[in-house]
Amino acid sequence: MSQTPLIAPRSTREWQSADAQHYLHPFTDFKALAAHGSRIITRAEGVYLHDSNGERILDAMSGLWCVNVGYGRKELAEAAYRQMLELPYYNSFFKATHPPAIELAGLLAEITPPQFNRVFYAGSGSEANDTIVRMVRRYWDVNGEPNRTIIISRDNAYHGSTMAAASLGGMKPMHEQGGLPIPGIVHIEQPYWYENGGELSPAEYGIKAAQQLQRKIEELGPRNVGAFIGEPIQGAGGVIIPPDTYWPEIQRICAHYGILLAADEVICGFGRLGHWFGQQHFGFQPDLMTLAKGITSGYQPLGGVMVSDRVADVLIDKGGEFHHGFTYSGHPVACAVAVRNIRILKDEGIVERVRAETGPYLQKRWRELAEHPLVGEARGVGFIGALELVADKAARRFFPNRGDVGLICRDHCFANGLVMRAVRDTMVMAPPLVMERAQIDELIEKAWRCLDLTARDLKN
Ligand code: PXG
Repeated sequence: MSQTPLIAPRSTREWQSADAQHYLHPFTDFKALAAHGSRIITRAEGVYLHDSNGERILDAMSGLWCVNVGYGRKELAEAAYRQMLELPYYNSFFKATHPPAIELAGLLAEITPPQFNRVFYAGSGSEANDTIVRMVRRYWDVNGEPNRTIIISRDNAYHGSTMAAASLGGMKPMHEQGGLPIPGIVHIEQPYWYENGGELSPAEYGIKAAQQLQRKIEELGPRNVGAFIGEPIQGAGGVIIPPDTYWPEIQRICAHYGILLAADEVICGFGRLGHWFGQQHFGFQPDLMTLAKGITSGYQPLGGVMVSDRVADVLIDKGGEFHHGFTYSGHPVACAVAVRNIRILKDEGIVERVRAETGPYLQKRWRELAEHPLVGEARGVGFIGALELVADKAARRFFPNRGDVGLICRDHCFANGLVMRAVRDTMVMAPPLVMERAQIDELIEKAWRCLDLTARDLKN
């Protein structure tokens, strides 16, 4: 291959100026960013990013919760390159298909729980969740219960940015822009013990939070409700980890009313909780599940819905044509990369390592951060975690302007070679699953230093 750079290099200032002139970033205040200037990430390897100023940054967010096998995997680059030469694109709309999409579908059936034997491909998590909305409604229509259109989700959930997925999400700032949610989507409380648990034990609170589903179903009329959807752990909402009692109770309620249960595994899937899927950590069996992100470790955009036999049998036997699909449903290059990515996760025993070795070590060290005066709770599972930054640890009291302290801490992380996200005043991490002990130590050391710097700023 030629050594000419793919994109001609420029100085940081030049990149920033061109960025501000032409590129509207997602989830961004455009004017504020243009005044400040973007950070230009130029390359990455393993668990480290490099920027245009030559800084090396420990990426404790796996990009955006997705680079599970780490950066710089030549096997994935090679899979994409070879597939592009062989068959860069073809659709599967009109009685056609191709080997990468078939191979991946079989592999997904193999690694997902036994009720899942079929996949519907999409280009992203948002498209996959839009597919779930349409599929749930179609399922009930075909099944002779067309009134079961309502889908119940949760406050502060994140399910994507398209109209239906953002409606499923429970993000108030998103709903305030553009007239969301769309009709037929309603929300119940999130299972956030630290904020809402009060005097209840986590176990008691888990049951109480789940029973809101029952109340909502009764209020709406059970025969009007089609499905409940939730992330096993809410990621973008601030790594909200439900008590162990929560998901079994949700499962019981869904079964009682016969409504479909959908698990959005976009963040929890592909090993993050030390199991292939988050539902296996919590012990529940959904009827539908959303996949994206870790399916390709972010090397290619790809999403999908795993469809259980319960749903697929009805759609196949009685549904006729399902009028839904995307140009890039089952994109051959994305599927070839996903196949290789899943083989890496399997062959290198990465999921088992997170469960038995590096996950417990990361969690042990992460919990040491709870000793810091700013930290009210350090929680996590496997390779995901959160720190609650609070004004009063004993009273579980947040800072008055929620979000300000998180941003201060995030900026210190950024300046000190560490990527952590701030969600309100909750610091969150989700490192690549290949992070080793020495790098975990580096993460904890840097996080502690940034907490100190944040505490110092608050004193001044
Ligand atoms: N479901 C979940 C659980 C997600 O986390 C999506 C669906 C949507 O996937 P796509 O591929 O359409 O983006 C996501 C995406 C954040 C942040 O601020 C998180 C996501 C996306 C953007 C920002 O943490 N997750």
